[in-house]
Amino acid sequence: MKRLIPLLLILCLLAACTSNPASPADSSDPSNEPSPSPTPLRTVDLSGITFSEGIQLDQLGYRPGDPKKAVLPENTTDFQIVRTSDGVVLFEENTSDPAYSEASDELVRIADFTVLSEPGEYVLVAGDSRSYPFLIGDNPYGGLRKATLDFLHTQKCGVDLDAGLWSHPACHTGIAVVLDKDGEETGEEKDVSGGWHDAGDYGRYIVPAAQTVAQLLLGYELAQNPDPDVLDAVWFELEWMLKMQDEASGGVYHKVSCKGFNALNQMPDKETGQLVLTPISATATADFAAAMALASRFYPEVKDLLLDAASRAWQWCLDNPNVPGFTNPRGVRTGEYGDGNSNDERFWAACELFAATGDETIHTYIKNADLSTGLGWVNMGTYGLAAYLLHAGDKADAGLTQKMKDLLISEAKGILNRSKYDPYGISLGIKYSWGSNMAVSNNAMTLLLAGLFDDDEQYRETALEHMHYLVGKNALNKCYISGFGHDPMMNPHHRPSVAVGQAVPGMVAGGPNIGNTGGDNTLGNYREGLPPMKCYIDDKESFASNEIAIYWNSSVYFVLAVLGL
Ligand code: 9MR
Ligand code: ZN
Repeated sequence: MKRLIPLLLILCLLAACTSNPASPADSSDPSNEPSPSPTPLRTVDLSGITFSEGIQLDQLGYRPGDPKKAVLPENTTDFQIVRTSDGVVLFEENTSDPAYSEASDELVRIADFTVLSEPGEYVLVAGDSRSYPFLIGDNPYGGLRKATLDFLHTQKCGVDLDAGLWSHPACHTGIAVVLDKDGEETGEEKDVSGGWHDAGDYGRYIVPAAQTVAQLLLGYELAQNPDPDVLDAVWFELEWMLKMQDEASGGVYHKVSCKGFNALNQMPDKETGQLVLTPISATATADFAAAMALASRFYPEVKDLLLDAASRAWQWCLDNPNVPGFTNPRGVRTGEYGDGNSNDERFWAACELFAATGDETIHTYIKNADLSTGLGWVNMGTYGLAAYLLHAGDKADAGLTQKMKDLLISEAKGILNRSKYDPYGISLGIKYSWGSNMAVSNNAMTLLLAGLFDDDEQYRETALEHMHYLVGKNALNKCYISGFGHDPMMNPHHRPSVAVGQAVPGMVAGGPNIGNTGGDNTLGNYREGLPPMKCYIDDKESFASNEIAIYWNSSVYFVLAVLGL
């Protein structure tokens, strides 16, 4: 032992003299070229070091060439990255100066260990505390991406579902009756079976369905290694959406559900109330037109059918320029997805239809439309920008193309800028509202889209930080995806999970919410006095922070697919 000490000393000194004690890795180069193994600095006994919630990092891990950062408590000065198998310290560095996180109302410090690229399982140690173990390796997320997609299988409606613990006989197979805007039955009936249950409830709503379809298909299209399963998965939803179109007018019913929500512990087949179809809406019809036109480039064998459905929906939009936004008819209490402004949905539809058909009348519509951004179900402008920029081809108008690029890039630069001022490296500021996790992944999606038109590695790196936030690098040290990480969401507001007593894996929680609770008193009481990033409770009753939804999953799926995680 005595002879070892001078040797270790020399090694330590050597390490201290170089700015890069671990193997040098160019953080801007994701190619993961093999680099020399880092020099072991010394060994620590991990058994005396306890886990601390205050050391927040990606609970799954990092790829060798990617940036690697953790958030640490203010009272830390330096940190070590220690291999779990043998306690060898492979990297050591000082923490940053303190930084104030407005979202968590705390002073924190950053630990940057980007230069460590040696594959292995590690913990970050600061003082006598450590992080959860995490991986450095080529595939640190393992089956996460697949799980976020497979979750949609368990949301299937109208079929005998073979889904392990969450299997059930066919649900919601009855005929739906059509309601008018006052909630009176019109006398019409329609079979609209199929599709995915929207969220923790069993409603099926066109507006969020269109977002989900778009994100999954774009994730498929823009991934370097697309998952072939995406096309089959999405087709299930498209078939249902097609049934939601009114043959006569081309308009699309906003949603189908029972009048209210059923008990939280009921499997889908136990919800047997009358299904009601709410009136046709402009947002649903425009979203439908957009989703069908977009889908037409992925399913060549049914291209004409999809484009015909899209065109009829578009014609309805042209025939109904001023219809008011959707609100639930009297007596209907399920998800509203109300949105008084259908201009962005119409713009998206026009861009998809133009991309698919090259129709110059539609081009004129686009040229006269207001440009806007957004990837959530309320504001959908960015889907339109993406369609035009990626698929208008040589029919594109040069001036308009430039305007669209400028808008997308300026949106992304805003996200980059906000992320720079946030110690967690994300872009919400203090705006954590219902579905904040989708806001996180949608901002990552905006960054990745902008990166297609502006060559700057920061887009990808900041998108990665957003992903790290979702799986542990956040003020609650929570992994917001069920079944993954060391402290995953366990008690989602999701009926099949509650009924079975176990969360379906791969679901993304809504996340912290300091805004409207919609009457969720579990969250309302819990969050009193808490800062925005901590307004989350892993409780099945908290629908305003701990529900799950197909379009939150699709948003995260896009990010995972495009980042190749
Ligand atoms: O995701 C929706 C969120 O943006 C809204 O603020 C909230 C209240 O209107 O509704 C959310 O959507 C819910 C829908 O209405 C019903 N199914 C569950 C959805 C997720 O919580
Ligand atoms: Zn069902």
